[in-house]
Amino acid sequence: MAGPEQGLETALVALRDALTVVRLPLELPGSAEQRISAADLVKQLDDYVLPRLATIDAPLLAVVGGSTGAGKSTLVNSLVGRRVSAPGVIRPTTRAPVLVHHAADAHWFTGSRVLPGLARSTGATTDTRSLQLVADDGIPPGLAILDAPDIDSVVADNRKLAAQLLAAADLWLFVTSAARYADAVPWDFLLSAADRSAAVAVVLDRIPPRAMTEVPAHLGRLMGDRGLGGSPLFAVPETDVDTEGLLPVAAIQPIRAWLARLAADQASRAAVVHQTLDGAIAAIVRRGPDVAVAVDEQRATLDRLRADADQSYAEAVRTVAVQTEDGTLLRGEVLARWQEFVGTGEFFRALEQRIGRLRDRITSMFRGEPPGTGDLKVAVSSGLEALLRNEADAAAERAEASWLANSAGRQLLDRSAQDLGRAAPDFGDQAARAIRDWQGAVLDLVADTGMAKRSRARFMALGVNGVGVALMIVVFAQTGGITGAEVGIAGGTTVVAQRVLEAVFGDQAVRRLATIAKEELDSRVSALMSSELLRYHRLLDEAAGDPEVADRVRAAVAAVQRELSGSATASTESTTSSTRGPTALPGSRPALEPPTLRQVPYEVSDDVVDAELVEEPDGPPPGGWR
Ligand SMILES: Nc1nc2c(ncn2[C@@H]2O[C@H](COP(=O)(O)OP(=O)(O)OP(=O)(O)O)[C@@H](O)[C@H]2O)c(=O)[nH]1
Ligand SMILES: [Mg+2]
Repeated sequence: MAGPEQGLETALVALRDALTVVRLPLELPGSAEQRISAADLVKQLDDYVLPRLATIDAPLLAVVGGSTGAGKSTLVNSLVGRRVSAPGVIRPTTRAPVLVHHAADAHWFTGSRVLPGLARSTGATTDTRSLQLVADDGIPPGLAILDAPDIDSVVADNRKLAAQLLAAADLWLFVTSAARYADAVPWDFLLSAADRSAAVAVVLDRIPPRAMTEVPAHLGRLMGDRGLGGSPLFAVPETDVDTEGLLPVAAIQPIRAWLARLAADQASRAAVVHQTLDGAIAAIVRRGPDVAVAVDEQRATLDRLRADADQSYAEAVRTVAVQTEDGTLLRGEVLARWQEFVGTGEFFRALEQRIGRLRDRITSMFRGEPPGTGDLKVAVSSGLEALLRNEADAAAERAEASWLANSAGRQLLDRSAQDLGRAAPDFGDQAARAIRDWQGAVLDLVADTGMAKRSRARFMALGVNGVGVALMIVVFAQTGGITGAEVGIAGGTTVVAQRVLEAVFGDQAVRRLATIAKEELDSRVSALMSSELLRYHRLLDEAAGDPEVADRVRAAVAAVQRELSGSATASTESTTSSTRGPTALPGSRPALEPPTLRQVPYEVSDDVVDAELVEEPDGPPPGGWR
């Protein structure tokens, strides 16, 4: 294969590869349908389009499909002239497909060229994953007939397999009966064939003599109304089967003759192949973008859920950032321990009154590590930890509530083994570690800065811990905001801490240290909340899949379309030499030239009188394939 066909094959392989990685894990409106569609398209490409494109000269594969008991196996046996597939009275009978071909064509089917998912077998089998190959010279070279399981019995495997087999057909030989020709399921199949312009011939079986005029005509009208006007319709009257279960030759002769003519002539075979192949490619091109849209919808939904969760945790980080600098933490335990730390209430009041003498008083108060530093650090830790837990729980609750508000969010939450509506079970440990680390960093910070200062003596007097906790207190009250009865006392608290630090470092340095200490705290809080948020992200990531896939599907579809329009130009330029006929344009291949259905007046005689098809003048003589 050269030129445009090769480009088309490459583009279709790319489309196939892109469709293979499509995942639609969320149940959104329409996603079940697109999930099936993506899988169908891959199958259709693997089972039919790609192998057919690669071996355009392979025999024409006619798949005999239809309802259980319609007489498919009987028809196949009768066409071949011997029993190759067991017919039966038990429904459904055929479980594994049987493919009959001329011995010379065996090599086309023994490999995995078509239906690569089915193992080849040479004997009768009931294994639905295998394809029984029968070589019989009762079939002309260039034609293969496949007896498929039914499309509508209670056996789900049969229905699935039949759909797969029909999708792999060059030609559908669709069997229905006079009693069942208006059933819904067969029509669904016929409509899908019409939708993808597959070559279809309908065999209307077991028509009672008195209905020979009316019923085929009615079915013909139904077909015409549903886009199958160009498809041949073969009317087979009710007859007795012989001891082998075969129909009389006369009853099936028109079908046999028509198939023989298709098989014998390379051009008409190619026309059928191209009608189905081009129809299949056109349908794939039509359906591919819908799959990409479904992928986009999943992505957009996941993005929205991600934004909701992110926002909730960003709010937690913001709240903690505010509450660790507006004085909120300087209450209860922290306040009480601070008061103990700087001295009695009395001393504290004295400080408030005479703030100017603070430095001397403080420095003379503390000798070495002041008592109560440890308690204060603990109080700061537990105050911070309580704040963090509150906000982590609140963030989890908000994120969960926003996810619960829509179905996709609920689906993801259902997949989580954890309760995501509250902080993670190990949050307490993580928070305690983060706080410990922060306190350590603050102490390192004051130690590094303090040792370099001239006022080293004061620093030594307070100790690293003393200066460190004072810095924490300053951080917690940077923006003020304390109200009510605590104002005086807490306000004083901060001032004391501030003065202590200024006495050691000077006021420029205090501002810088407080800023650094606050940044250290904020970044730890942010990391802590991120690891909480990660629980939500993990669920999203598990559902996300390949981010490029929708674009890859679209790009591949566009490439296929480009190839098709390229080959349209090519075949327009060389219409006369094309085997596809004078109007051989992709997407508008010539329909089969169907024999027109003609009713032969029915006469009761010992011979079967059937609806006969008008044959070309050089049509085959009755009774044989040629
Ligand atoms: N008298 C008569 N019997 C028929 C005719 N066609 C089929 N039968 C019988 O109807 C029954 C079902 O036929 P099968 O050929 O097994 O039907 P099928 O469509 O292959 O059915 P599944 O394999 O179940 O999908 C068998 O007993 C056949 O002998 C016919 O034209 N005339
Ligand atoms: Mg059967």
